[in-house]
Amino acid sequence: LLLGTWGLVIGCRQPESASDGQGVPAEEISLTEEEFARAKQLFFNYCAGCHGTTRRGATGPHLLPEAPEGSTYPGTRQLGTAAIKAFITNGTPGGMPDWGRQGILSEEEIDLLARFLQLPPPPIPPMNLEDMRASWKVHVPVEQRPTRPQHNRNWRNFVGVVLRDAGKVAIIDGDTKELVSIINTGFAVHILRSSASGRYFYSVGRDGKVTLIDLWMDPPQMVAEIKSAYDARSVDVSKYKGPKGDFIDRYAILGGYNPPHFVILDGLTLEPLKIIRTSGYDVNEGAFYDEARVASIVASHHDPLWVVNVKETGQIWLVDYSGVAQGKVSIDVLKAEQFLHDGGWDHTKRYFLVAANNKNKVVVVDVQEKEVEAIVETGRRPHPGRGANFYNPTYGHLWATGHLGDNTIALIATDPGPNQWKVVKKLELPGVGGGTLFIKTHPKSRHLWVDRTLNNDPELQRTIYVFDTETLELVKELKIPESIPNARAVHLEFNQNGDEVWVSAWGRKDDPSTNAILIYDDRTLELKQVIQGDWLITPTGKFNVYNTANDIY
Ligand code: DHE
Repeated sequence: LLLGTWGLVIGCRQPESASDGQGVPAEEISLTEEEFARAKQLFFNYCAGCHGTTRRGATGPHLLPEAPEGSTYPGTRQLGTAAIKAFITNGTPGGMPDWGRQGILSEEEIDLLARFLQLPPPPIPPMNLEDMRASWKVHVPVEQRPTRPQHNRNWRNFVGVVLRDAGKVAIIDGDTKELVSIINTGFAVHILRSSASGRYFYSVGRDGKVTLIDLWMDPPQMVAEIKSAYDARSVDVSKYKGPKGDFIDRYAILGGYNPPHFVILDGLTLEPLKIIRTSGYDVNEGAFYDEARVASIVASHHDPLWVVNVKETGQIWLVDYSGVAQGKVSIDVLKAEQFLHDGGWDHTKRYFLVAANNKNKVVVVDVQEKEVEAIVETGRRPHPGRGANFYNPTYGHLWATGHLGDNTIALIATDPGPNQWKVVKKLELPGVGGGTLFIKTHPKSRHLWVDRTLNNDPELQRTIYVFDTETLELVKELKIPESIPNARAVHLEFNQNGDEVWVSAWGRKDDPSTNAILIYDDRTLELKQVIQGDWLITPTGKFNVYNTANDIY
């Protein structure tokens, strides 16, 4: 193996005897410095989330030149350029997106990536408080912010929409469906979370940038920003109110993929207060993971605690923020299961359920008792988003998850009794393969809504499924209207009243006509409104203020 310096050419050649596994001598790989930099950025934008920055694998398999010991997946050198290109172009039934077929990556980009992946991964640079402070900006100081809403709109029913590839967030009035404001949040903004009061939205981007948006301003605008990681996916806030309401809107927390750390921020200014690295030993093999990425973070409503899910190590950290003002952060580390990803509360908000997606399991944490309550086998690669909570006359309270790797929705019973934490029923989606990213319901709804964004079949990617939560029957299959071509249905969100469901039609970044927000009547299951516009580019996640602040799903 020859690895060039960071000079002109970075190259790699297998030993003479090496082959692609089919008797063909392995090709020589070389990238110019410029190509390497581009490939690194493409990898970061499209691949690192699932395969890891150091490419050791997580939701997706490892992408290392040589397979690590015990891995069932071959090394990328063994696969060779042609096979890697085929994977990137066509995706897989296991949930790998078809980046080429969708036209998101060009043939030339796919070729570049396929060659880059056969070289050793570049190292992760460190980031400290000083680096973060250099990027920290308070655009509107707290004392200059309004003391009451400056508009007459029902801001609790605002919906923040992630405009993924535009690097923006749109704020839409959920009552009138009017666009209220567009905020430049930065590259590949990923999710929004609402402060405990609901007044502020926090966004986090894949570039690790957190922004703070004040919904009381007219129009709502960004009042502070900071870059607290190179690569991140999660942000949350202090939701425990405390006896005197001390913690409302007091802190925020950012979860870093790269560097692997979490950062506690002042909730009103985003000043960075504390960084804690999450590197550590995994719960099964005891292998050390420097890249131990923070996946989902959820805030308890009952205690001053954040549940921080560390992907590679499979540890769940319960972070007590009550002493931050005195410089103290105490952490309980629970051993759970590797490859933790996303999850949400059960209906009591005592138990947090999180997918260990590459292990086909959901871990249940009793946050009150600070222990792992159960580990439940669900299906192939559970991906719940936040999951969905509903009451069923036969099974009692249920929490549900869909799967990336199969066509089922697993219903887990949450009420005390012999069935608690068991999959009591699986609902089936018609057609082949999984690809479900998100499911959603609302306490006032009788429906469970399911997307299938990552299915391999373009028709199923456009389909939304609705189940009756009492009969558990599939009652409707809805499709994105044909007038909106090349779009996939992704992410479902209810309005504050729980009688409308908003679905994103996620289209091409260069063609607004392929993008839309579809609003369905939850009672009649009819499409009641379509929002489109030149500004509506690649809408993905949607976050209703009231539902997000109160964890209603
Ligand atoms: Fe997400 C939530 C990570 C790709 C839309 N996504 C999450 C969470 C994590 C995560 C860890 C949980 C955050 C929390 O609750 O604190 N997402 C990742 C990835 O690593 C991954 C797989 C690949 C990547 O490169 O980023 C990835 N996610 C996507 C997308 O491609 C989606 C569909 C579109 C987009 O805008 O990027 C997407 N992810 C979302 C959404 C949520 C989310 C909408 C929040 C769901 C909710 O209802 O709360």
